[in-house]
Amino acid sequence: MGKQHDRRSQSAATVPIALTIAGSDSSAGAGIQADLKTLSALGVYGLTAVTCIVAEIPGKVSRLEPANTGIVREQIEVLVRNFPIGAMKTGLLCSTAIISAVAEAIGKTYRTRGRRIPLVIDPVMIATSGDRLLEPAAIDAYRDQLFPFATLITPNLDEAGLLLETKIKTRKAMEEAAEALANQYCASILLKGGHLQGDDAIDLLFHKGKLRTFSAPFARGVATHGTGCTYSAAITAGLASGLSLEHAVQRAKKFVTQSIARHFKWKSKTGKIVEALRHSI
Ligand code: PXL
Repeated sequence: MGKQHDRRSQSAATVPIALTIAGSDSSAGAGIQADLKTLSALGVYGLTAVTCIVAEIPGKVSRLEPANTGIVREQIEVLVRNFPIGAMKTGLLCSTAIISAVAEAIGKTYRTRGRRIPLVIDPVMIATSGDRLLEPAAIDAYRDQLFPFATLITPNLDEAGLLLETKIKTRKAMEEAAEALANQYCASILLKGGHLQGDDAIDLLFHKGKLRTFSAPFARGVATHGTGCTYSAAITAGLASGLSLEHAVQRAKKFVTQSIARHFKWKSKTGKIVEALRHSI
């Protein structure tokens, strides 16, 4: 009996479930592919609702095609009706129409289930390569339709700057921005500082009226495509597993830092060295 029984009872054990609502990145470093690898590495069963398909290689987006809003809504609704989802996240939503469809599906879910599922919103607007991923008018749809459902919003400095219509250039400005966003949207805010502060990648969490700092040595010279997706997926994994928000962010920061440090590397067909995150613990 021994081993076989152990294996069977292990597979029958309940597993936390999380849903990612995001775009497909053909190069698999970001988007729904990064989310699934992250959820899997952290012991969470990942469900997906695809919002758009992006043809890209690291550093260059060549085409983005949105999914139709009916199929975006349907994916979310069938999943929420049938799986005990512990937490969910949104990534690239790319247009006003898709943000509205996602907000509608999530709103409907809350009305029928009678309780909220913790929601992490990564307001993806611009790719690491600098390519614009969200139509400019869609920022209002985020503000008015989706943010009201958020547990946590995870902007980087550029995204927070676009939301607040300002430039964030100092640590003090970061603190003010995190608090302002939390007050405006009645959600917790994780403001990702990237390389603003010298040698450390510093993030600020504004949660329940308190500011907390998470920092890690900044990895210089490593391609970081997909870190935002990985970070928010790792936080979502933590919430689905029953961690507090602070603990989920702390573990996720460590996970992203390790995924960067242990990155994969290969030579592309043009001879350029390509790097990609290794999603592992
Ligand atoms: O890293 C942002 C991002 C998110 N989602 C998808 C992407 C990208 C960046 O390229 O392709 C699908």
